[in-house]
Amino acid sequence: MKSALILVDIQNDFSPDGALPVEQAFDIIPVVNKLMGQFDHVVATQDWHPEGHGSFASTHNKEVGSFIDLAGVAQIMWPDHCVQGSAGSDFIDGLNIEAIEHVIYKGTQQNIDSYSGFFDNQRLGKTGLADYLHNLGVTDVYITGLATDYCVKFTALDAVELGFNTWVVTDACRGVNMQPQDCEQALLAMQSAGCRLIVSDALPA
Ligand code: VGL
Ligand code: ZN
Repeated sequence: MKSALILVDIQNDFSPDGALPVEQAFDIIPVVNKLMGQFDHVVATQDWHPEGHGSFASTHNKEVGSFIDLAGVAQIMWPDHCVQGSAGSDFIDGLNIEAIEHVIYKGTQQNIDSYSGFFDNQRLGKTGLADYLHNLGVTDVYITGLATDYCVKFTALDAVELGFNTWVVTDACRGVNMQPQDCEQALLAMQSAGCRLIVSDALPA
């Protein structure tokens, strides 16, 4: 058994001060930092969009929260966020970035969004995360980060489908809740797909 802690999109634009704010996002930082020593590997993803990305409402003169067809898939329109190299794309201050051994960038292609840390939303492209973990012999993954109802959810669903034993550390995640029940439903969906939900205190120190 080899384990990896996966930090999903713990970036400024998903903080309460950011472009796509996640309430209480700062609360996960001490929880995630504490978890870092408890696993064989620590890897992170960063949402990493080019300017004028296809998921941005501004690109299409649409309203945030509306939907368009983007290269054949329904795409919700987001505020501009996590533009490559911008301050908003940096890891949130206080996150122990020294402990991160590898970073996976996602959402880098203009017309395909990528919520999952493993595949883009059309499942055409791989990010390299699965190969990276397989090469290390990782069998068990523990998912943390932002946002519970988008990137955490799809990363966890892909992890379990790829055959990893998958845990979602619930107190180390926070979500957007475009609709009030989104996070709750996301956690239930992960659980029914075979992910296990756990609180950080229940993990062996
Ligand atoms: C995310 C919306 C758009 C996330 C990324 O990290 O959950 N959500 N891009
Ligand atoms: Zn994004």
